[in-house]
Amino acid sequence: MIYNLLVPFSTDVGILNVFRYITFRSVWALLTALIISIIFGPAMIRWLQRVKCGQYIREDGPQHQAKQGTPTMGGIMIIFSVCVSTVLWGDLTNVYLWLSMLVFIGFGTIGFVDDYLKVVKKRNKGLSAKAKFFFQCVVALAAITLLIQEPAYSTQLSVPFFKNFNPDLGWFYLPFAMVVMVGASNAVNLTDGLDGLAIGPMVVAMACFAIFIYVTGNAKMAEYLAVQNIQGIGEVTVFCGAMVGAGLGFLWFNAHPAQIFMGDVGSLGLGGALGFIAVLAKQELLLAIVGGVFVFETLSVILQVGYFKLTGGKRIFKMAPLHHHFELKGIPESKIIVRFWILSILMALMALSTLKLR
Ligand code: 57M
Repeated sequence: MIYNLLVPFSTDVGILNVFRYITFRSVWALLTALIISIIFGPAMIRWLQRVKCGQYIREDGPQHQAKQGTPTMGGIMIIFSVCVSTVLWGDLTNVYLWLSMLVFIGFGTIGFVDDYLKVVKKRNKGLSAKAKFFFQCVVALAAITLLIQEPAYSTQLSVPFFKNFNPDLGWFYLPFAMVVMVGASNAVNLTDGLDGLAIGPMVVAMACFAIFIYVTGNAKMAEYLAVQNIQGIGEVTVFCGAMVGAGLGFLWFNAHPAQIFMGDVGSLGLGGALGFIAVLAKQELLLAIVGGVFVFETLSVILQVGYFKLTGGKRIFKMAPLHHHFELKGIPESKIIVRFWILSILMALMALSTLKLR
């Protein structure tokens, strides 16, 4: 908004030129979202306590009973601060920016309904897995359909490590991108089982994709690094900046011992948005490295459930997802969390290095 209001006057008032720069606005989007989260966080926690949005803790897993009643649905705060900050600092004529926010809100709404049924209405199960999957597919399908209408956007695939191999998937790109988005959404949801475990790697992944998005939107850099160039996509760096800021602001309160959980409204929303950003950046396959922690967690569940069914009740891990396995081995929660963060930073750096490994 600031961009749209002030930049027209920049020819007369030179200093306003600074608002043209995506990098400048992205940094301020980060700071704005961070400040909003930190200022409103305590009020949000009190409000969630007042309306009795406390987490019910299952008794069949690692001992989390001390967390009983921790306010959940903190994802509302993340969505709010990201959207306010993006609207403030973004170019509001940019279609990719609006699509990113709509995907975030769309996936977040599915999680919100699930949380509402579980936490407020005290329905044990919330939304059924089938219903959740159906609505996730609907939001992803709508977003990708709109996206591929954009003349600047391409349905070509970038393959990590291969500079000149960009197969055009055509209409097959639609189901492919849906799998990326729905998969990312569910993977983040599975990971969100320890304090700060999902939001830490999410901040790292968003920071990494901010770089990819910026490069993809910048013709010169894209040519130099031999990545696809999509005009206008660079503006989404502002959204990624806001995500990093809101994520750090949420971590302020979600750090162990957590005062708030994000709920499905947060985990499904963040995951869906992460998948969409990977699609926008034309780094769909690289998401598996950038979001490596989410991938490992999901693989642990697939392996565990598969092995359990094949062998009629045997397990590979003490419990899936992977973080439960380490908890049951007696590793303290804070150590598991920080080690997962370290892993996520390593994976993001590896992913960034592929920009040169082509
Ligand atoms: C939701 N939710 C947390 C919180 C958070 C297929 C199966 C592997 C699915 C999996 C599952 O249900 N995963 C998705 C995980 C829950 O957190 C809430 O949910 C939101 C995210 N959706 O924001 O609102 C609990 O996680 C803990 N937590 C924290 N700090 C945080 O910042 O400590 C969350 C956020 C919270 C809190 O304790 O209550 C969850 O884990 O329920 N299912 C499982 O993970 C179950 N695994 C399992 O059944 N494994 C079997 C299967 C695969 C064969 C096996 O390995 O034998 C375990 N989950 C739990 N207890 N809680 C079973 C035991």
